[in-house]
Amino acid sequence: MPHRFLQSETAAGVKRVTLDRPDVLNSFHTPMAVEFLHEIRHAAESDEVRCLLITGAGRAFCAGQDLEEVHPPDGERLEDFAAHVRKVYNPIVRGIRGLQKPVVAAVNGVAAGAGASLALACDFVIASTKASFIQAFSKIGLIPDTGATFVLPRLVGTAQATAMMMLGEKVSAGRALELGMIYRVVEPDALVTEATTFAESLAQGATHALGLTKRLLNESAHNDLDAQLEIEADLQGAAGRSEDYLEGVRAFLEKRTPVFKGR
Ligand code: T3D
Repeated sequence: MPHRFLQSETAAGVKRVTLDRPDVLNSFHTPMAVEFLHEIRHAAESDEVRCLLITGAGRAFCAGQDLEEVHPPDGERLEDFAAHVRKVYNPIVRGIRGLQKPVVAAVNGVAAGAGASLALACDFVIASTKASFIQAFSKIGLIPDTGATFVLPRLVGTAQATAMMMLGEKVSAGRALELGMIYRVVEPDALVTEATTFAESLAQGATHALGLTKRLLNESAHNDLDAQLEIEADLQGAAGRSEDYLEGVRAFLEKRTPVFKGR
């Protein structure tokens, strides 16, 4: 389905979705969010898609909520942010975390507000040296959303997360890497190639098991050890019944490279 506010193409098992409203730093208005949710659902349903890659057009990754949409200079401002967050941002986070396929964010520039949260909800964040992360919410009297209060303290600890959220300072890609917030930093010219090559290598991997691993990581955020051991046993049972496992172990014994199908 053609979209107006994002680009989407699938090749070599990777669906690349590019947020495409560069004039407003790819900030989310409702029509772009609807298109984005459609792409996440499609990524979940399509056997052809084995990895999702998210990036931004132009100089930014995403500047969060389009503030003109919720606060038009000559129109009625949005009153019910709770309903808006439930309708737009929560389904995006649930969609990404619930997608049983790896998701890579290629952060090409600034990621602010819900845009920063979106990047951090992904399984891997590869950032250009030009990228930065801003918990911008406090600067306009809002609170962090789109999962930031869940993910960020788990990534960097409460002290650093509190500072980022309360101070709203810009965190450079290098600092984010140092803090363990993101996976890798690359030169701006190399970002597209590196992120695509990386996503393609994930897509060729045993994606059935990667999806189950993601489920386990999600569960570990709230389980105790016993519950986690139980679900590891269950999901290892599922992995052991997969075609990918049979292929992986056969390839090992035959001393060849496995050809995984993600099943
Ligand atoms: O339910 C709800 O809606 C609540 C949910 C909220 C979730 C959120 O995400 S709240 C946080 C919203 N985002 C922000 O507060 C960030 C706002 N943007 C900025 O602080 C800065 O733009 C940046 C630090 C991200 C980048 O600064 P800079 O100097 O590189 O660029 P700029 O000049 O500020 O922005 C360039 C253009 O993009 C500019 O338009 P212009 O002047 O060229 O016509 C600017 O207005 C526009 N823009 C940037 N961010 C947004 C935006 N327009 C609308 N909404 C934006 N979020």
